[in-house]
Amino acid sequence: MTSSLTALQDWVDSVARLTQPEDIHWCTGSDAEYKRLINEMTRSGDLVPLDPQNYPHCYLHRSHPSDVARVEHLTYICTVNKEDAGPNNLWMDPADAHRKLDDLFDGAMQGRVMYVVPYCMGPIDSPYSRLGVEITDSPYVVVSMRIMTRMGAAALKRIEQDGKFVKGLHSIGDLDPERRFIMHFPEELSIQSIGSGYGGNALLGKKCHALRIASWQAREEGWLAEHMLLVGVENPQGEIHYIACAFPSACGKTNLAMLIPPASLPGWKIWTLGDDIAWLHLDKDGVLRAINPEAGYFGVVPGTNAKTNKNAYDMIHSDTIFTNVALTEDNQPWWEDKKVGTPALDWQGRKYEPGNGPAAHPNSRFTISAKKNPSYSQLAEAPEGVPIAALIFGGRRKELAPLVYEARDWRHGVLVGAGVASETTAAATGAVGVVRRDPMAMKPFCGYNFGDYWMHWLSFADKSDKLPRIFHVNWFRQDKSGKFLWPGFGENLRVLRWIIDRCENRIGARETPIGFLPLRSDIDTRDLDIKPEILDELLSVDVSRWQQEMASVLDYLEGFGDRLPADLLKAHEQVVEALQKAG
Ligand code: GTP
Ligand code: SPV
Ligand code: MN
Repeated sequence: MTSSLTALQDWVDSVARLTQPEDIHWCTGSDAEYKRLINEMTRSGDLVPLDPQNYPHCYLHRSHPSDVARVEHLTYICTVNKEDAGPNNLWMDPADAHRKLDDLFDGAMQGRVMYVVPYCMGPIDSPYSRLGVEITDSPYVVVSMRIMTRMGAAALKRIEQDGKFVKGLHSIGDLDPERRFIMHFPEELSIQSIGSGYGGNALLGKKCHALRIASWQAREEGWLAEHMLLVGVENPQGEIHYIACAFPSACGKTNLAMLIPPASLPGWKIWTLGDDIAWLHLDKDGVLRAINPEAGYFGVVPGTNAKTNKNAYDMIHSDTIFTNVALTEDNQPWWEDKKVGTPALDWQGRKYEPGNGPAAHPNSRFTISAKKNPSYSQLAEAPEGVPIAALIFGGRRKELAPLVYEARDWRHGVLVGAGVASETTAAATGAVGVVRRDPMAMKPFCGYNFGDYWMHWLSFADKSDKLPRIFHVNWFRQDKSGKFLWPGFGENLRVLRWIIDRCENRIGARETPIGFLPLRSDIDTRDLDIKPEILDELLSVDVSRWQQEMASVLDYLEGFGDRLPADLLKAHEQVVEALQKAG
């Protein structure tokens, strides 16, 4: 046995001694193993098989009603030095955290099977991929990890070769929110999560490893781990531009990553590489290249229909595990804005009563292999990743932020990213619709001090002269009655087209204090039912309101004290001066 496998075995033994499972199963990732677990969960009631005619090989998993979203108030970064976690994270001393967790995990797996789940984040043969092992007592987590990662024997083999892997320990515990914690130990490359069976808290390869731990490693090693979709946009000439976009949770990544071009843009195609996480590296020529560390989608269900997201809608008709959706009389999954069918049972399995709120939970999700996506990119498995032409930040903002604008340069782009704000969504437990700062859409996911993170982002300017341009978009502007001003979804391609034209230096733009905005004539609105004055509103910069915004950004940035990079302050000053001149 190699030393890494010995280390793995020793860790598994010690976890078993602590948690006292009834049995231990090492996962191979085989079809037979997947089917066996699905059958067991169907028998135990953990999974409800759906209508086999219309939804073959689809299942519903209901999580505990108190356990339906990420829990940011219970998520900790445990570093020796508190400052390294930063004001953007909850912090606990690693020794205290371990004491607390040892206590919670003591005997936690009694009467349950402990699964050992080796996984690889990224294509199995990519130099950029990283390994992990999740120990869990949840068969739902095992089948989900099989869909979301390269899981099983191949990953174990690479662990044997590479040596290094992230240790993730998970137990659903007793699901008591008082005994629920998601703890990260970046200095130990380990994660411990107890008391939740919900995706983002329990599938440790995803946000815990591929963002919180990976962002820490990325800073040490000179790359970026980001909450970004990854998409190829093919023009009618057959050229493909690859774009990575960071939008906060439930703000449109999955939808943009697989959009269907509108009929008035013939010849355009979209190729999906990823819908949630991107790992970005400079190659030896200074080109920023990205891979998607994941192998599946854990996507928001409500709002998905044949019009908004046909690729997703079609694919989730087979081989899908749904979480917390409603059911029709004939056992089909149902959710708000599905546009067909009516709910009989709500997401908690109760008879549907409108008085109880939405039928499907607003954060109900689908889990499905990325290979099922009709727009799956040929390069999704490319070990070297794809070259990035543009980076786009975005948020969900009723007001203020224009449909699209471009940063003046990399440094300004980092400020634009650091200044992202967005209305909170049902993806995390807590109030919904409250505007909060969510820098680079990483507020819940950066495993270290945002001050250091911005410094790391800024450092790329010195390392390459081929960096992508940086943009900001907002699909979510509303009028007074709450109606969206921009049609969104497939029509967002019109904005991507402007962005690509800018990257290729094909068109000019209007310089404003906040960056470059489109000339109205450069946004193709053919066949769009949008009034010119609405487009003007979407492309306007309200100077006095932007002055207030920049003051609020400064307030936020100053919270990072001496970890705040001076260059970011300079970029901020520049915008403030430009606003002053314009005002
Ligand atoms: P996470 O998986 O939580 O990281 O979210 P995501 O960024 O992938 O969000 P997703 O694409 O699943 O979208 C979330 C919600 O926003 C869904 O209900 C969508 O229907 C809705 N949505 C997505 N794109 C648009 C858009 O362009 N306009 C409008 N109005 N709504 C959109
Ligand atoms: C998000 O909340 O940003 C998600 C879902 O993508 S989870 O995996 O739960 O984090
Ligand atoms: Mn996400």
